[in-house]
Amino acid sequence: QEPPHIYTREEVRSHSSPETGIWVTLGSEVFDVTEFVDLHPGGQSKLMLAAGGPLEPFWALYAVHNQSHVREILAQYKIGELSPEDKAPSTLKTSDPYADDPIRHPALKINSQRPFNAEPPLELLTENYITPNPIFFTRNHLPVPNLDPDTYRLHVVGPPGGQSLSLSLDDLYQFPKHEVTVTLQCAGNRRSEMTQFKEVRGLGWNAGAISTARWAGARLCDVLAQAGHQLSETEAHVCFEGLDSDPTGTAYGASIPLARAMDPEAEVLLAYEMNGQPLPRDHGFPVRVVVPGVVGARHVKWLGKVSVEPEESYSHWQRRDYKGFSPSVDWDTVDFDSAPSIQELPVQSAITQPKDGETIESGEVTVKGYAWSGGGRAVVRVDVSLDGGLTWQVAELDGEEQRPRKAWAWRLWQLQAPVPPGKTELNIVCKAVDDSYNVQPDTVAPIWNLRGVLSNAWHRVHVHIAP
Ligand code: HEM
Ligand code: MTE
Ligand code: MO
Repeated sequence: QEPPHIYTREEVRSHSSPETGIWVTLGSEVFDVTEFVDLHPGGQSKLMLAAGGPLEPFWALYAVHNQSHVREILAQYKIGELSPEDKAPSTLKTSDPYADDPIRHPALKINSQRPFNAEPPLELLTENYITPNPIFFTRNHLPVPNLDPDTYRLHVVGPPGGQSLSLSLDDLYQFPKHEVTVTLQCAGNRRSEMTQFKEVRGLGWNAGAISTARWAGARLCDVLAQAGHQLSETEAHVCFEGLDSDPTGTAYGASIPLARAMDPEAEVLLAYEMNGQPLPRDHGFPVRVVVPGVVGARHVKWLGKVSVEPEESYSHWQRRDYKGFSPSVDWDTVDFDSAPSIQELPVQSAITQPKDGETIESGEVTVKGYAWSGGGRAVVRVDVSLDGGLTWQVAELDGEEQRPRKAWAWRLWQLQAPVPPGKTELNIVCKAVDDSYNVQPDTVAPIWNLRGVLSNAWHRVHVHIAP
C-alpha cells in the first residue's frame, strides 16, 4: 500500500476555484471535490463557501451531513492527508449558531436538530382540526433568528417612481385584519415512502409534514397597493426574503407570481398571528407569509423584505430545489432550469390511525386520516380499502365546510367498518379525490423523483388482527 499524499493547509487553500480545482478537508483528510460541486444537493454556492478549507464549520450548520451516505460520497474524492503540523483542528470558530433556537415540544419527531425539522406523531396530528401551535410541524433551513418586535421593520420595495415602505408591527396592525384557516404542507411530506422505493436526497419526512392553523394578518395585496404596486400586464413575481441567514449573509428566499399576490380572493397574508397567538419563533415571529393552497416553501418566515421583480426569486430554494422531475432524471442529468418551481400542490391524503404494523382487535376497525389538495381545490371524497385496493368504501368527511375554489384547509376523515371475518391482517389504503377530479397515483414508482418531493401515492398501512 502506498503512503498517502501529504498536503499543507496552504496547498489546500490554493485550490478554491474551478480553475485550480476545489479541495476541502475533513479532520486530517484532504478531498478534491471539483467533480462533485455541480452535483451537490445543497447547491453549488453553498459548497463553494468551504472551498480550500475545512468542512466542519459549515457542516456544524447543516447536520444533514452527519449521515453515512454523505461520508461515503465524500470518501470517493479523497486525495490524501494533511501534513502532521497542519493536522491541529482549524482555528476557525465554530460557536454553535443554533444555541439560541427555541425550546420545542417533546412530542415532536425530530428529523434534524440543526437546522430544526420535526413533525408531530401521526396519532396526534389528526386529534384536532386546528393543529395546536406547539406540535405544528417545523421546517427550518437555518438557525431561528431572535427578532425584537419593537425594532422589527418589514421593507416593502415600491415600484419605479413609487414609494418604498418600512413597516413596523404597529404599521402592519393598521391594515384591515384578515383571518383564514390554511393547511401548510412541505413538498417533502411523505418523502420516506419514496426512499423505500429508491434512495432520494432529503430529510426523511413521514406523513406529518403537514399542519393546519388559523392565520391572521394584513393581506399582501393591501400592503402592495399601499406601496403603489398594480397588477402588471407582463409576468412578474413577488419575492420574499427571510431574516434567517447563513454565515455569508445569504437569506432564505422564495417567490410567488404577482397575479396571486394581488388577487384579494387568493387571501395571501402577511401573518402576525397563529391560532390567536403571536407567531411562535419557529413559525416566523413576528411576521411570515401565508400563501393559501401553495407549497410550504413559499410561506417565508421571519419576513424581512418584499419586492416585485420581473423574474422569480434567485434563491437556491426557488431555483435549485422544490421542483419535480421524471423518475428517469438523476443527479448527473438533472437540469433545474428545465422544471417550474412547485407552487400549488397535488391532491394528498394519508392514514393516521391505525399505525403501520399495529395489532388491532377483530370486530370493528376505525380508520382515520387527513386529505387536502392545493390551489383551493376542495376534497370531495376519500376512498378507503381494507384489502390493498381490491374493494373500496367511502369515508366520512369531518372538518369545516369548504368554500368553492377557496378550500385552503384539510378535511379530516374516518371510516368505521367491520373487520372481514377470518382475516389475520389488513392492507389498509386511502386515496382522495378533489373537485377537479384529480386523484392520487396508486404507487410511488411512476412519481419517484431524485429529491423526493410531491410524494402523494395511495397511503398504505399494514395491520395485524389479534387472534
Ligand atoms: C445537502 C454533501 C458541503 C450545505 C447535502 C447532501 C449531500 C451533501 C449528500 C444531501 C443529504 C441528504 O439530504 O440526505 C456534501 C459534500 C460536501 C458538502 C460531500 C463537501 C464536499 C456543503 C457545505 C455546505 C453545504 C460546505 C454549506 C455551506 C448543504 C445544504 C444541503 C446539503 C444546505 C441541503 C439540506 C436540505 O435542505 O435538505 N450535502 N455537502 N454542503 N448541503 Fe452539503
Ligand atoms: N422561511 C424561512 N425564512 N426560512 C425557512 O427555512 N422554510 C420553508 C417555509 N418558510 C423556511 C421558510 C419551508 S420549506 C416550509 S415547508 C415552511 O416554511 C414550514 O413552515 P413551518 O415551519 O411553520 O411549518
Ligand atoms: Mo418545505
